[in-house]
Amino acid sequence: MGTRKSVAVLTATEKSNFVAAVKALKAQSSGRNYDWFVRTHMTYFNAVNGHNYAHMSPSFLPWHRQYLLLLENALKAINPAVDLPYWNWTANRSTTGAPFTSDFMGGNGADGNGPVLSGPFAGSTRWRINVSATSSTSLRRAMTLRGSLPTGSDVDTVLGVSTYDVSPWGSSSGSGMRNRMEGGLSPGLHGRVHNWIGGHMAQVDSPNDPVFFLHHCNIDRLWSAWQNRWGYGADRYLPGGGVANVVDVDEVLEPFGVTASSTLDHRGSYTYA
Ligand SMILES: [Cu+2]
Repeated sequence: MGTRKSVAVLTATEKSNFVAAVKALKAQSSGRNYDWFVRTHMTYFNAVNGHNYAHMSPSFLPWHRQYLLLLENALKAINPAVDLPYWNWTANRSTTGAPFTSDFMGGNGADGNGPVLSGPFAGSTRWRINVSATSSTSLRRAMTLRGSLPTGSDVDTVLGVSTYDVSPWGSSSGSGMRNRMEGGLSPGLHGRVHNWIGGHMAQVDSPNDPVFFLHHCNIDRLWSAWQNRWGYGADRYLPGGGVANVVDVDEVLEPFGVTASSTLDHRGSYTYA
């Protein structure tokens, strides 16, 4: 059972273990290596077989929960001591503080949307972009140029919405927690953070930036906090059934082959510190 901690409290060893495991996963030549995760996110960014599995749908949260768990398990296969950390962007809001330090994720890109200049993922020799929407082989960031990071009060607003999601179950849903969390409805937590970092994080191949996983771990933590408040049961996910082209609670999340309901109570696999 893993405990997922904030990036702000990681020890030097925990940071170097995480970076080393991510790089080892990148170096694997086949199977569910790092680039498999990038490719899978690109494939499922838009609808597959008429279903929006990963985005703009109720299954945004379960899909990414399962995706993160697969990545965390792949890292644990390399080093069992590694747990996925989360980046709480309401508390750690500097482009030079955690997690953007030179011993962890590295800092900003050059001149707005240029290559990252510091840290273990700077430059195509240390961290090569192989699977991408663009031709850049170096990781890019353009922090602070687009929009702002959500605040603690934005988070409180989202966690206070008791209904999981509403029809039409997409980016135009006018109420519910999920679309506020994902970004289609104000205050729009998840999408704002992608745009604030910019570069690869603002593209369909955003998992090329390892910060993706720290950000999505925080989104998963916030969903967990919402569940802790309103309930982990299958009745807390919507829709319960009968909605075509939407993952109902008992339908399968592709390509993972598990149902949405199986992801709801994560407490047997990991908890948040
Ligand atoms: Cu995202």
